[in-house]
Amino acid sequence: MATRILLTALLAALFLPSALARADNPRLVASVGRNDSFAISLSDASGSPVTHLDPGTYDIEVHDLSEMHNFHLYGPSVQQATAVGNKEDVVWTLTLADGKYGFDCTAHPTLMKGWFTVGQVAATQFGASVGPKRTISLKPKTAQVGPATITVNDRSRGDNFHLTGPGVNKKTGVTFRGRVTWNVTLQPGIYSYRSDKHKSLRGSLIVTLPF
Ligand SMILES: [Cu+2]
Repeated sequence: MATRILLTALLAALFLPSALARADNPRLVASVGRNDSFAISLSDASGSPVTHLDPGTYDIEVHDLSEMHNFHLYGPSVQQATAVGNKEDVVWTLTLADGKYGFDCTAHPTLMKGWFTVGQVAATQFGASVGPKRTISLKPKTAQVGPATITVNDRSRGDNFHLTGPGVNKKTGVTFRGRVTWNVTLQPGIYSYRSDKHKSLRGSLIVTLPF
C-alpha cells in the first residue's frame, strides 16, 4: 500500500510539471502540405479553424509535411516561417496582439493562405453612394480583410446600391432614398457593386490579406 502511494506521488511529481507547462499556453495546430497537397490550415485545440483569438501567448504546433511548401505566419510583432525545401515539425511560442494576422505558403501565396483577427480590430470605414444622377461610388477601392462598416447614401429613386462578393450580398431598394449602414466581414477577393436598374453603374473593390 505504502509503495503504491509512493509510486503515485512519484508519478505525479514526474508528470505534473510537464502537464502544467503544457497547460500554460493555449495550443494551436498549423498544418501544411499533407501528402504534398496544396492544403494549409491553422486550427485551435478542438480542431476548429482559427478565425479569432484573444490576445496572448500561444504554443503553435507546426506540421510542415511537404518539401514543396512551408508555413509562414505574419502579423503584429510576428514573422515566422518554416523552410520550403524540407519537412519540419516545430513548436513556436508566440505572443499575438490586437490586429490582423495572415498565414500562407511562401512558394504558393495566392493558392495557400488564410487569416484571422486577434482581440480588438477596428472596422474599415467605407463610404458608398448612388445618385442623384447616374453615378455610383464606393471608397476606398482596396482594403484588407476583416470587419468593415459601409455607410451607403442612396440619393436616387431610380437606382440602388447592390454589393456582392465573398460572404456579402447587400442592397438598398431601387425606389428607396436614404442612408443605411452595413457591418460586414470582408474576405480576400473581388467585390462588385452595381445598380440593379442600370448595368453601366458599377465598380469593384479589391480585398487583400493583411500587409
Ligand atoms: Cu506551397
